[in-house]
Amino acid sequence: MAYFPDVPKIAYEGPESKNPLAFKHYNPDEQVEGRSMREHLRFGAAYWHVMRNGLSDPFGGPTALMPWDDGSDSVDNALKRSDVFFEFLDKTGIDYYCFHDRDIAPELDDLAKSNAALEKVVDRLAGHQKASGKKLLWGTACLFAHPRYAQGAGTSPDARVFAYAAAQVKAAMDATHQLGGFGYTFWGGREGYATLLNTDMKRELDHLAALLHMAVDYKKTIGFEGQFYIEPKPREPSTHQYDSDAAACLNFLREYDLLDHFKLNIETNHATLAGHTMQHELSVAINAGALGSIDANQGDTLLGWDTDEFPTDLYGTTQVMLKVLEMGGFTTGGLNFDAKRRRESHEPIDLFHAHVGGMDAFARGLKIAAAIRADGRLADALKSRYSSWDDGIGEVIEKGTDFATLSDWALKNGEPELRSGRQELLENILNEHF
Ligand code: XLS
Ligand code: NI
Ligand code: NI
Repeated sequence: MAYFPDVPKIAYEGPESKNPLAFKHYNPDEQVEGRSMREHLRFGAAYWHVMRNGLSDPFGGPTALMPWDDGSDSVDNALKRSDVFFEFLDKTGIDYYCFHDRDIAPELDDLAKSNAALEKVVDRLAGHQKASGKKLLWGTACLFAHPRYAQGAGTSPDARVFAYAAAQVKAAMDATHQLGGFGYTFWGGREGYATLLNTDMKRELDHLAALLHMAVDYKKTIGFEGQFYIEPKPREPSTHQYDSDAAACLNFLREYDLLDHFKLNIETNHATLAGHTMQHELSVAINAGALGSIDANQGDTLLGWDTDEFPTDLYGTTQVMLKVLEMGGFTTGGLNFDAKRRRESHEPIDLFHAHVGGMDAFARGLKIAAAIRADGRLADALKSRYSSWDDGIGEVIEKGTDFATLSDWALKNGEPELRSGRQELLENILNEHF
């Protein structure tokens, strides 16, 4: 059955096309730096946004039209949604997807029933994956929506809530494993606090680490070989989120001896909420050998919250792809569109416009990034800026020396002559590529 009867399979028609349901730049098999676009970009669709986001906001209810959805918590409704979702993946040509346990299956009135519902839907998803060749980029457990998690999950002050959360992670890991997921993500939605008057921060962080260590153990128990990710976000919902940015996550992982088991899933709008650029967050992760995957979206510079807009800013997608190419490409990760339509874009067709636009924006970003690398001037300028470290006293310092040696050197050589950083020139060179 066709749930999107007016939408054909989206094809590449090239930059001259005016067809809104065609790719102008994403040409899956086109080679860039020796790999196909499809392999470079590894696009994923977020089940929660595509199938479950009614587009409500704090001031008003849902607007999204979902004619296939009867609004019930039934397993049948959940199964039907999975059919709709795979038609969507087929028509957009998106190869991967991501979900929370509670997106794909309903949370029922006890855990055993919720687990049974999850298993039924996972079986259906497995069938869809087999028939279509689509793959699971990552799964996760929703440990933030239910009222029981209002004060945290892994960092709840209540041990019984912690235990419930652990049970949920176990079932979500089983589901991810069964579906051959390339990864499993931990976004600590409620892992943070609003006031220290009622919060024992040290104890909460110890508990969060314990949860993650149990997940590492369970991974071995079931033989799940996917990559674990932590997804940083600075605020929203909590005032203070423990996983506030890439550096905070890496420090937490290092402190609790978890660094070998986790990489980061960096989201653009979370980076900007943290007061960083996406390039900064990606660089911090890459420098630690820990960039795993990307939640591709963008924020609104005029708004201070997580607007999860579709990525359309070519500067942004280019900067992301420069980093991804620099790292040598994704291994387990990809570009998951953790993005939603505006509340005003309530028709099913808007889902297609949104994803097609995001895919084209990243395809252009990839092509521009490759052109910048082929041009080489930016890389040369960067190398030359640090050239004093390649020989002479720089080489001596990098190899390891002491204050006495450097003091002698400085006394002998006098005032260093500074070179310009050339920021404006470099920005001009970047702009030549747009
Ligand atoms: C919310 C997060 C969330 C994670 C998955 O802001 O981005 O959607 O990606 O739990
Ligand atoms: Ni996300
Ligand atoms: Ni987000």
